[in-house]
Amino acid sequence: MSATVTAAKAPLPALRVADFASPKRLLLAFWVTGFAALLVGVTIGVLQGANYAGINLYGYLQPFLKTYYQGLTLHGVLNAFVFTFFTISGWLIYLPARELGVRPNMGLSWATYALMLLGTLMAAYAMFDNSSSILYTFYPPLKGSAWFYIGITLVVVASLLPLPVVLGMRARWKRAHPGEPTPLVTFMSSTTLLMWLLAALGAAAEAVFLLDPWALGLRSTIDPLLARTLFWWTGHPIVYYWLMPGYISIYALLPRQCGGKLVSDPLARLAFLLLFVFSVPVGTHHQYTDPGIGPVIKGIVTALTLSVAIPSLITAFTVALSLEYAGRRRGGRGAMGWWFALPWRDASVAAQVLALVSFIFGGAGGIVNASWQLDNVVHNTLWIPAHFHLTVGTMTVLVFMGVSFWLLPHLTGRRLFSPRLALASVWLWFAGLMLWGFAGHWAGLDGVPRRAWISALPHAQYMQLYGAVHDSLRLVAVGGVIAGLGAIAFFVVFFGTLFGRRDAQATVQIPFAETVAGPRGSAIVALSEHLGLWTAVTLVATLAVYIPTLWPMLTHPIHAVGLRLW
Ligand code: HAS
Ligand code: CU
Repeated sequence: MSATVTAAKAPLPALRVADFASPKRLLLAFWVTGFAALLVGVTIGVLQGANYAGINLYGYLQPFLKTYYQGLTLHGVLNAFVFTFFTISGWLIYLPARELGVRPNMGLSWATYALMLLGTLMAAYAMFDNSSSILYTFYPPLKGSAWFYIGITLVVVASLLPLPVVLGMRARWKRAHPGEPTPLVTFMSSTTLLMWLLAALGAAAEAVFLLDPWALGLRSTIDPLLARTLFWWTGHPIVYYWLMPGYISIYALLPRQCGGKLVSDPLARLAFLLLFVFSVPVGTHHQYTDPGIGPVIKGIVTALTLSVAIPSLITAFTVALSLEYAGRRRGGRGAMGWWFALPWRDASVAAQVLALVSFIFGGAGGIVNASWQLDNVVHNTLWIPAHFHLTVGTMTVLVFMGVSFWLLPHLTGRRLFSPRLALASVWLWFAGLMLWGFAGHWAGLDGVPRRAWISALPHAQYMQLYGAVHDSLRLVAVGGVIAGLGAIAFFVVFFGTLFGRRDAQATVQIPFAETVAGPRGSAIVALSEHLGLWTAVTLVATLAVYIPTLWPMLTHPIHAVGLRLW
């Protein structure tokens, strides 16, 4: 990464108006804001782990945190929405701009940032004042304040603005390069954002027609089932909105960082197309245990959900082969020699490869959840948080931690602060999450519920409700502490780099990988260029599932009054 050069300590220069014209400044603003949210979010996460080991720290944290549920709401919203939305929006604008050599619409890009920040501040206010401790799924009839719902609405609206920015850059590039296929990263960014457009319709409808008017007092009751169903319309595909930007790095950059090439450009595009089409129609797999959704729909959704694993299986194949190609080029011999020949000392590479390893387990758990029957065993248990810490905690958080190690030097011209500490941080994060993940799956299989403030219960009441205190819960807490240490190490590197030494000679370039096969001459690539067609196919598939799902709810509405239970 950065070379040893004459390095002078320099404070961050004051921001000038001209800086707003710089795409690098833009991405830096998104990236730093996102990671600042993650810093608060993961700090609270350690408390969540302690709760499961029976250690109740919330009483010590007055007036910042009053209850476990307030902490859990902040943890979920800051990590899963604020961190992801900021980093992903900046990432999906910046990378295509550099790949195409085209300038993004800076006005619209900064408007995205400003609107997202405004929404975040509104929601944060409502969470910190404990008026909206309704968890990141904000299921009615639990009722938070209007600041929360309107804040979240603004964040979602803002997250859609990068779509016209990216499609605009793609269109300009296409005019200058008639007949040529869209470059890979731009194709991936476009499909991610188009998928997200269709995905966001559910939450947008829930917010605008149900939650916002209810919170503002314009309607007195709410339909919890309809609200949940619209929530999961978005709440499932949002996980691919988190995953696909990580995949962009894994497919399009990581092979180069490892000293190799991406083995197949068409297979990468096929994976993204399948993720696009299959992600949106399957949200009701989060509602297998809900009444009011018929068995035929649940059966169809099971089949479709299993299909959405296929693009990740394709990814496992293509990426493993690309890593093997790189390892063999680096001199790795024998069945597994290539694996050890990968540049493990490069913290950015280690983070991403370790993320892939943990995602094998996160993905396997997802396939269990996908089955209507098996999900009944694990639903609402600690298995589910274990599943998502091994997916979003790795393929988004760990991959973006790894990306930061080259991206921050690239954006700021500063040297990476302590590559060794960076490497330690990714191993600690990986080890902590793996322990957390395994222990959480285990506890879940034994029926330990998720989202339970168990550390606040008297021992006798705990035993009555949940039985013996499970050994695995102590491991959950230990995993949380190890991951917390990883986070501390990471943020020392992160801020150490931001405020660290300027490195005038070492310019870190974006590691765009070459490909072995494609894109030219491939039928898949030619077919994938028709983004309008794929958007239409996804919309039809989504409506085909959701019209029969929503129809009975719309014709037999439920009227519930809001509850505040905390
Ligand atoms: Fe999930 C619940 C099904 C993937 C996130 N999921 C959640 C929740 C979250 C989440 C946040 O069907 C909880 C929401 C809540 O709070 O209630 N999930 C799936 C399925 C997949 C899946 C089928 N989930 C994800 C990803 C997430 C995520 C990705 C975040 C980024 N999930 C469910 C279901 C539920 C659910 C149900 C509801 C459960 C309930 O009861 O509430 C699939 O997409 C997974 C496919 C992935 C694979 C793994 C491929 C492996 C790869 C790595 C290869 C390694 C290499 C390294 C190359 C099949 C790509 C080389 C290594 C060598 C050894 C050579
Ligand atoms: Cu899902």
